[in-house]
Amino acid sequence: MPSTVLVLNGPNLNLLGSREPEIYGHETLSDIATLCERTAASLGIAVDFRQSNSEAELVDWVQEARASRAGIILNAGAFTHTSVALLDALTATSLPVIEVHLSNIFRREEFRRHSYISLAARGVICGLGSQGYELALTAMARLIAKPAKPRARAPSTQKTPNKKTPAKGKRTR
Ligand code: CA2
Repeated sequence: MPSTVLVLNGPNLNLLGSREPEIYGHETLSDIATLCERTAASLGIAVDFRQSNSEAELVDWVQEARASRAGIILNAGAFTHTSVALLDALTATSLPVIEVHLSNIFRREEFRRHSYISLAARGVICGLGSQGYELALTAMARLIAKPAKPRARAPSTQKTPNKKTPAKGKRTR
């Protein structure tokens, strides 16, 4: 079974595509969900894509992720700048977390420059619109990749060089 990454979206992101396209683009959240599903499939992983306007629900989902999800990609919306509760929940999961923002939060109002979420995040992507979700999934796939089991080596017929008697012409200290 492929590993599943939880992609969480916070308050008001359900309004995407309807207003403020100059900041957030023209895509709807459903377009971004489709993009994430396609990207995940190409990476051999699966996504569980969700949105909530409720801080409590987001905290519950983060807590539940611990048991069954391989990592969390989170656009916490305005909770990014306010929620110690989400930070605590993310820290408690011990899962890899990548923080995403559609807009460049450093080119906007001063209050958007601080993120509580970043303290729990392995990486932060902002300002690249929906492409940020694609990039986050690509990075997450690498973070959660299980190391391949070392293959059993065929017995070698070649003699291993004797370390005590260096090859002719080579100087040792
Ligand atoms: O840039 C981002 O992705 C944000 O997380 C979006 C949040 C904002 O509070 C963060 O500072 C940065 C807001 C999402 C609200 O989205 C809307 C979309 C259309 C119309 C109104 C709001």
